[in-house]
Amino acid sequence: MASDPVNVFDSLAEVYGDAVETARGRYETIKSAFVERFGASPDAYTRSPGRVNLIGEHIDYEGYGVLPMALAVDTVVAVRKAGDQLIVCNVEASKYPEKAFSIDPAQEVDVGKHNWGNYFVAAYKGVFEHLAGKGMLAPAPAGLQLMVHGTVPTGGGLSSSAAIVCAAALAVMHVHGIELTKGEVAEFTAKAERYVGVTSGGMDQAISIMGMPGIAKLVEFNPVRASDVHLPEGAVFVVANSLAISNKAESAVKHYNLRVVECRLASGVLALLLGESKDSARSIITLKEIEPLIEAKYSGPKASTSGAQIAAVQELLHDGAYDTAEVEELLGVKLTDLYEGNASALRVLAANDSFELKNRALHVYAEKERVPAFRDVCNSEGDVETKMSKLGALMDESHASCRDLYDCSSVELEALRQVNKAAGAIGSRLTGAGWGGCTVSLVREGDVDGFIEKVKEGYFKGLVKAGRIQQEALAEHIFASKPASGGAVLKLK
Ligand code: NG1
Ligand code: MG
Repeated sequence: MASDPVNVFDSLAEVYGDAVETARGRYETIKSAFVERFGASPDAYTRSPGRVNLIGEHIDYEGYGVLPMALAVDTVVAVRKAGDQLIVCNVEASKYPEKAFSIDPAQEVDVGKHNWGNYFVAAYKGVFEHLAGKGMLAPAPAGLQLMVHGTVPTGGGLSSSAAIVCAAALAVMHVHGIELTKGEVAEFTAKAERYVGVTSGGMDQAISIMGMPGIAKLVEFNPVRASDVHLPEGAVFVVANSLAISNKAESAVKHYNLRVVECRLASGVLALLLGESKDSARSIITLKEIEPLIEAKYSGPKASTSGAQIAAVQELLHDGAYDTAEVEELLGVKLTDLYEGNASALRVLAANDSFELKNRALHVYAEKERVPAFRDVCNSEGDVETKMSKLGALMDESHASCRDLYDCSSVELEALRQVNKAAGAIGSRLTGAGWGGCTVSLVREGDVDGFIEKVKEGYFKGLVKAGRIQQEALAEHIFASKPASGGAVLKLK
């Protein structure tokens, strides 16, 4: 429940279950690195997982529900209150060098210089801003020493970014004695991650904090909440990494943030063409806000369905791109004025002058319907085979829409997905933002080993031969996953 307090555990077994021995070794390594760097033991550990999104892509920032599950891979933060700076270190120091920041919660995140420490500063600011926003008395900011270790593949659409932001936020809260509900942490970490420069929705932080073992979640927004989705017996989701890295924070102006802008412009233009004044059309941000306008125009029982929304988009928006001048003429405003004060969007405008509106809106209105459809199949009575084939079909449709209408696939993702399908995936799709990163495939439990072997042969073998990856590391690039536990504070003896 969103109103539950954040999990606090006193043993690793409560989080890691069967994998507790591996976890113990890892936490020992983190502790040793901490002691070596800071000369004392950490006060506590926090951890938060990555996630795989099963369905509902690029719709969270439009206000629609999504259906992810937490993964077993996570980011761990060992933390101690000491000194008068924020010192952020990583066990993999050569890849993620030590960073030091001031303890001033009002400091800016330097988006111009993308570095891993920015995620920590974003979380730090987020905690204090949340308290201020709620009118709560904030404790005096304290110096912190931190040692981080993550196992979520980065740039892979599995939300390594939310894992570090959430684990960092929990660490900052814990040492300052701040207790908040899961819902509050999910809300403020979603906002906080935007300081890093991606204008993301709230899915990743919500599932990272609210994930539960064995259960996928339908995550909805405003306010953020999560309801249980029990996956069919014998359904396994296999994650495979195309190994094309998509660093969203760096490529945002051409990819992620551009899509967010396109959806808003589509919303504004639709509102106008549905009879709103220019003034009110300009104040509309998401496609969800257009639903009542469509309903008002197309009366009848189906006026509130995605069918009506799709029909409205088909009728009102033209094919192909809108250029800046056309949108400005329609909305009666300079786009740079529309986005005044929104640095991320202004960077998008500086880098683009053409915007696909119709295809993006078509994707969103169809994809948001696949989320409750997927949930309903999971919750329905009936035989497992029928359920699986329905879920698989929804996943395949979602992928086609991401590729053809949202244009967020990549050559590597297409190649990998073809291999997945040929290897027997009932359904297979890109997951997360796309433009690289991972696929998720639905596979019958009894077929998982054979499936993984075939995909290793068909996709990964070539990469091993080319020296791009190590044979021994293949288990990191393709793995079956069950829904895992959400973020927690660990008070270990
Ligand atoms: P990934 O690529 O896993 O970080 C991103 C967004 C989500 C959501 C998906 C697309 C961030 C932090 N997260 O996920 O909010 O919009 O893309 O469905 O940018
Ligand atoms: Mg991310």
